[in-house]
Amino acid sequence: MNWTTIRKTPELSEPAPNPADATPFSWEAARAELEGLPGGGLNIAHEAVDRQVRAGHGEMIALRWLGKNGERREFSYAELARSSNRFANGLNRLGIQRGDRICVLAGRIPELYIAALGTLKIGAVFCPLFSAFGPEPVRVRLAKSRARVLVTTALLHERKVRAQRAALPDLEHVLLTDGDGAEPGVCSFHALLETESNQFAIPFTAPEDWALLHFTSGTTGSPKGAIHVHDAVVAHRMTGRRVLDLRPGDIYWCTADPGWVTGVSYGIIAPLTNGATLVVDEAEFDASRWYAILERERVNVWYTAPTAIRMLMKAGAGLARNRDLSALRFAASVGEPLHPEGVVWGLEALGQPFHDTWWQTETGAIMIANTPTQDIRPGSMGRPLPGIEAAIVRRRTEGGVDLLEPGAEGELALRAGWPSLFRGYLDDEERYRQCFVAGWYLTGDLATRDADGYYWFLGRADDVIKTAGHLIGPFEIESVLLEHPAVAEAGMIGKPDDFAGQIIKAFVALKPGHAPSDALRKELIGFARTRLGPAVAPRELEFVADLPKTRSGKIMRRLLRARELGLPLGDLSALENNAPGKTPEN
Ligand code: 6R9
Repeated sequence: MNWTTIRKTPELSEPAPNPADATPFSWEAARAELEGLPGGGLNIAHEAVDRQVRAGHGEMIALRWLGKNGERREFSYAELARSSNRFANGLNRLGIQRGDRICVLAGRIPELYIAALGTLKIGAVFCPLFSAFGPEPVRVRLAKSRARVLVTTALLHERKVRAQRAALPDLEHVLLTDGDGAEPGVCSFHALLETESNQFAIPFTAPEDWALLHFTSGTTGSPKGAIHVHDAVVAHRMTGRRVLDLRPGDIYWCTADPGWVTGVSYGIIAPLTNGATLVVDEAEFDASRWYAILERERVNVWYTAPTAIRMLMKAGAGLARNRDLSALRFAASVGEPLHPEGVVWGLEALGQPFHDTWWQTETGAIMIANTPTQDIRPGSMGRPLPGIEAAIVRRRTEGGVDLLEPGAEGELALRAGWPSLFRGYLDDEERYRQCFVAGWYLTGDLATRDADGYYWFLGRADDVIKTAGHLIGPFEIESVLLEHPAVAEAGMIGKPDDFAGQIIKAFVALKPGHAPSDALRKELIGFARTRLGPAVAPRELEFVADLPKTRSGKIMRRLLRARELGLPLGDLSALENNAPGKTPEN
């Protein structure tokens, strides 16, 4: 089918197009829209909450929390400022210093938001951990971050942290949001807050001080901790305004979990710095529940992901038609390719097309987007934002890059230098350096640009897997499977899936003395689920006699994928053994 451009007629862009789009752009001008700390310096939490209170908007609702059992709690900007002040004072009392890492392992509960803002207020570094991670990914991230404090729930602590505490010497304090922690090094989050003052003056933090640590994955090695600084708030606020069309008083719902970058950049910072009311739903996806939230909360701006959109499409537009979604002004999507069908479906079912946006953990904020005032080309990620220079490049073997012409396929690159660009991978200078060539940040995504400057996603240049919007590194899963006594070798691929985009499929070669069987397949999947968590464990597992490897011993996941999908095997010259996956079963 030939998808035609969705034109932004005055009707579609009602009410009045975003005036911010009309002003000439510079990062200096965007920075000048921030208030800054009263005594000088820049702090994300000040811009997000304290500033709104100082401007007289303290009684506005900052956070509207919808509990999974039907509870409903609202926090005004003033209340969020006070609670985060108390947490900041509590951290000070525990002796936490600026630059120290504070991890939060929790679902979408109010304490997470309070902890994030309080952490930023004392100049410490907020590091969210996805609550569906199993004990192994949690341990790896706590250890790598050298977190001194962990905020979590009693259940998550019991299941994922308690038994590993001895292996985490830096972790001094575990604060339970719903328990009293009758053991050394574990205490109650609320008891800590209760004794503290509502007042806190944010000390000087410089724009380049570390603020956020987000773990992300590459093809090889353990997860990488991408570091972001307070200056990133310039990009969060600007993109919230220009891309998501956020205005003061808007009701805004970001469905991303704050365990991942979208749930922080656009689930906390962008909406609060723009004076919006943030809707947080604690429950997992449910089509009827989601439509009910859009309708009842009168959501104006909605940011979600292709996996959810596909599930809504499956549930049928009929579910939406009985709802009054007239408050919805803007809908956007991120995290995976958004198929043209999804864009157009939004228009039919919700009355608003989905606007695809593209960015990464490393870029910190949206870089390429279909903006409110720009025509949408369904299937395209949109155009680079003001202040962002993008290109399609080919890496030269001798170093440097060639910039390619429109229509050519290559790697998406961004000219380094915007405020939310990551400032490093924690303790891994070399990997950070490798991301940059001749002043360009190389994204690892393959794409093409058309003659009008719209970018079209083609795939990843490496082996990372996006499943249900979550970026997973194959190495982390392979390492866990290798711990099982029957496993000799393991290789993971992303296998296309109608809903999740990709699911994780494992290929496993067994040690001598072990034979493939259904029972063993189930055992291995169960083993991976227990350690990694259901969101990260492979959904399918196939036994193979041998895994294809390069001469240097690297698993050639590209070949596993090609064989699985019936694609041409391509260049086999690097193959060491001649075994692109002969299965012992067939
Ligand atoms: C924000 C986030 C980044 C990777 C990125 C790309 C994929 C993100 C996309 C998209 C196609 C889009 N991705 N947005 N692919 N179209 N609109 O998702 O960060 O978890 O670091 O993932 O996600 O492959 O490189 P992160």
